[in-house]
Amino acid sequence: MRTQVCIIGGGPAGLLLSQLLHRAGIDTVVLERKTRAYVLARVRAGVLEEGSAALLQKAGVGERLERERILHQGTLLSARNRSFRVDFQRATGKSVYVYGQTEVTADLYAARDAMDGKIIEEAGDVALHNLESQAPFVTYTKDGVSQRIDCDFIAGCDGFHGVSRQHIPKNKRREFERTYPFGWLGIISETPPVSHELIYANHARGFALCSQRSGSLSRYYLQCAATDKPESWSDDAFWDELRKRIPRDAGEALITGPSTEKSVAPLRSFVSEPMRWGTLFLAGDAAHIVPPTGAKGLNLAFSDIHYLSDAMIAHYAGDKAALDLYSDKALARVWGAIRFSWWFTQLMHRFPEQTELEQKLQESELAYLEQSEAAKAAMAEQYVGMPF
Ligand code: FAS
Ligand code: PHB
Repeated sequence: MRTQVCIIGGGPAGLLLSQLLHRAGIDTVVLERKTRAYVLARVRAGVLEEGSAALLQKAGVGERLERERILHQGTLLSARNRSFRVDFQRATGKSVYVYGQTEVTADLYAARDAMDGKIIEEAGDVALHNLESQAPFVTYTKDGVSQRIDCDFIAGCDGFHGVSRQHIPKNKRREFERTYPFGWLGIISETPPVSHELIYANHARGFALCSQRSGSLSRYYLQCAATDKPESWSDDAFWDELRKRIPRDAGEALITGPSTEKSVAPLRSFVSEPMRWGTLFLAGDAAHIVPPTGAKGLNLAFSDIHYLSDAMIAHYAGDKAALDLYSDKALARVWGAIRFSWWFTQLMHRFPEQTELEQKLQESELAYLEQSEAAKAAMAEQYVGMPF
């Protein structure tokens, strides 16, 4: 088989790239290791920046998003069970949207189907070849039969545990990593959200986050030990602990119920440079990971796809230098989001070796954020997303 761009990974980054390139007349094939049902069952991000929503619109994948997204013009931060508000709209003229990654991915699959996009599911043993030549190719197995795709370029959109990044020689890669000594225990419950805006709670017992998917579907997170297993937390234990960490009024208003999903996610900050090696271009979690505190994971993946799709479309339109700028352009925005996510994680979580003084310093920084319009504006500007 032959295509112009072979895309490894059928997650949000790979699917959006395929959709944008196809609409520009560029042929792609997506290789996904899992089944579509497996990919769609994953519960991950929930917050979209305006830039991400606009990119989905541009890709013709915005109709349901436009109808069902929840506009959030601000967020609540709390310490010692008392909250204050950061008004994104007033500080930046921008807001964010709550619209689940599961829904985004479902919309992307539907859009690919509508254009007869080529997606090969359950593609095993993916390997990349001849990356430093003008004739790269990909091999994989499907139903036990080995297959080959010849192409001009390969986009590695296969996430942190994918194979693409491993094909860049180790001595040509610079990797920057910090793993955090805790995880996030997340649940979904068919209960009305406790607040119409997100609540990020700093507490001596650990961080908590109140989020949502709709008016009747809530998403809550608790900072937990990195080694915790979801099954070691009963629903009652989860609700009791959440109530202790969030603002008092929210704790009293909290409507509880059985969890329909429960999972623990590790927290890490990670960047791999460069994001291009010969004819291979990395995008999304394949090149960088942020702790979810800043809600940047999915938005950074789309930021990369913004730069990569523009560069590939320009390349095929004759601008042979466009692709050379991709890695630096994408990384400039990645490092800004890595730094914001690290800062917000430092501010809102309880670190194992944290002293009482450090707890006080966190609370004093939150008190400064509450008092200072300039500090709130700086936080708001980064939360809604810096311009592309
Ligand atoms: P993805 O990981 O989504 O997609 C990569 C795809 O490549 C997958 O479908 C995978 O099956 C496939 N693949 C992997 N190896 C392959 C191979 N060898 N061959 C073929 N295909 C292969 N962000 C937030 O903002 N908020 C959150 O709450 C949040 N929670 C998260 C929880 C978890 C457990 C994780 C892992 C991430 C979370 N994120 C969150 C970040 C998340 O949103 C990611 O940033 C986003 O999924 C990145 O999208 P992709 O780069 O497309 O990678
Ligand atoms: C979510 O709704 O899943 C979510 C929202 C904000 C975050 C992280 C996760 O910072």
